[in-house]
Amino acid sequence: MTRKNRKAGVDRRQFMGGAIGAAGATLMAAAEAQQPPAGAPPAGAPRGSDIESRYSAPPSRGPQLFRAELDITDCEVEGRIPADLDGAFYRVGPDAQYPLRAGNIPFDGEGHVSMFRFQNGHVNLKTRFVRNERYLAQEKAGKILFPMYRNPYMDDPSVKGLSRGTHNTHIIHHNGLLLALKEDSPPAAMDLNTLATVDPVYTFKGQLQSKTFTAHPKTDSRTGNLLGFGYEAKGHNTTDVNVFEYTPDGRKVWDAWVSVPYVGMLHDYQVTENFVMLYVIPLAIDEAQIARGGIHWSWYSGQPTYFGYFRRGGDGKDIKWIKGPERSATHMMGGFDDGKRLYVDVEMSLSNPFPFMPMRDGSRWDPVRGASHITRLSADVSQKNPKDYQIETLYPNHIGALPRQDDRYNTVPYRYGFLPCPDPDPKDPAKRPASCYARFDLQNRSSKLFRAPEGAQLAEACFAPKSANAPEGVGYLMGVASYAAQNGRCDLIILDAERVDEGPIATVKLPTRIAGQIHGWWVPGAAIPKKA
Ligand code: V55
Ligand code: FE
Repeated sequence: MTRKNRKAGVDRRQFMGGAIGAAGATLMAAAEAQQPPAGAPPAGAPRGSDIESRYSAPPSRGPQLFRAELDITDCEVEGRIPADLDGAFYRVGPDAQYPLRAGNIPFDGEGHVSMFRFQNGHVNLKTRFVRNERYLAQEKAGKILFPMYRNPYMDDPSVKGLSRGTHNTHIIHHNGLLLALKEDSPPAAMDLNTLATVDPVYTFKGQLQSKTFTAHPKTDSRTGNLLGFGYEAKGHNTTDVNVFEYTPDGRKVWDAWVSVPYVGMLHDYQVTENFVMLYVIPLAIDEAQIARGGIHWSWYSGQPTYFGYFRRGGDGKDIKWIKGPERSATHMMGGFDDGKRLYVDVEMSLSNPFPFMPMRDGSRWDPVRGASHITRLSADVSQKNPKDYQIETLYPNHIGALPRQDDRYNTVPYRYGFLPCPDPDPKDPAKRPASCYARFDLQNRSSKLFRAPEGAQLAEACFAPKSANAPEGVGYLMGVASYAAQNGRCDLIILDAERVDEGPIATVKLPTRIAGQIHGWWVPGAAIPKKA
């Protein structure tokens, strides 16, 4: 089969599950409940009039809410939790405090954080909402005050001046705190043990000048510094981007301001030893749609991408923008430079990867053009003005989004990557392909595959090194599997990251569905304060 035939032969669900991976089932259900709105969503009644649609697992309709905060001590485990697995897997996703309004998308909704705390072969689960300004105001009012994704004009007048952040996208560890992230606002800081929100608008003690903070900061492999950026950094629809660097104890040591060619969603970025790379995609701000009460973005078919780069440590004035073809890349697996060439590995699709983001020209979302593959972008940065950047598909058979690496290698050459994907080589083509984790070895372009049990949908994977100085990729790979046939009941699956094809070392069996996940993060036990 040619690649094109092979792709066209895969069913729509597989593409959507693959393209969205982690958020998988939740986002699929939402997309099916709602064709992308081309125009104004009616403000008013919550979507889905019955409880069943909001609280039961896919494939029922509607955004999936959970809303219960959990504490489970010493979870039941099949197999054995390795004794050297000491630390916590934190994860976060949207779990709307009140049902989302018609026309809203599953990227909205309050951040709900989970912590799987591993110690001495046992694991406890705790989950808490991020009690940010938005959550507290809505709790007090007893209703939604921020009814539309990144549309400040739809806000209730009473919330003027409050942070709009849901903090539903990613969660990292920095300077003794958990930072819950949403790219339209500053982080919210939480306690590593209790998950209490200790600072709903965390500005690094006033050092953060940008009004926003990315959901995908990087850790400098040599110094441990936190490298991040904010886009729309001077406010709604501004082209300003602020890139910054903080020491592990929270001191700002560098920042620079640059300006983008147009306001596209800068969801992720890349930092290497010498460069910062930004990638502008045609999922761009749509003021007409916002004025009609819709969401922040739509997909502008035919518009170019821009591969931007500039030197670290400078003032950003050396930024170069290389124009390229229409493409999408939201997440980046890793990146590095050799002084002459800059390499960035991304999940790449030809068009809009999100079924719920409107096509600006009113066309239908295309699951084939929206399917992502792991792709290497590179540019010859030894030239003064490179005319183009190169695009190479690394793994044409694997369809999927939400790639990860061993995060100790964020800014330097790396060898291994991980990706949730539908089975690229299904045994029975008549059945829905198994949900899988691929482990990629970029040195020889090979891969290994873990196939989840039948009926499971895997979220994004998280890598936990075996010890602080274990070699790259040596440790554990874990991720949440949910079972639609069991009303979304979840397991946490733990694999040997070097031998994912050998199946789980341990499976943490949960009694229930849990809040959904976009991204997750591993924090070693040594970095978690001993409880008072
Ligand atoms: C993403 C997720 C978001 C968002 C923008 O690609 C991009 C993922 C959960 O929220 O606001
Ligand atoms: Fe993301």
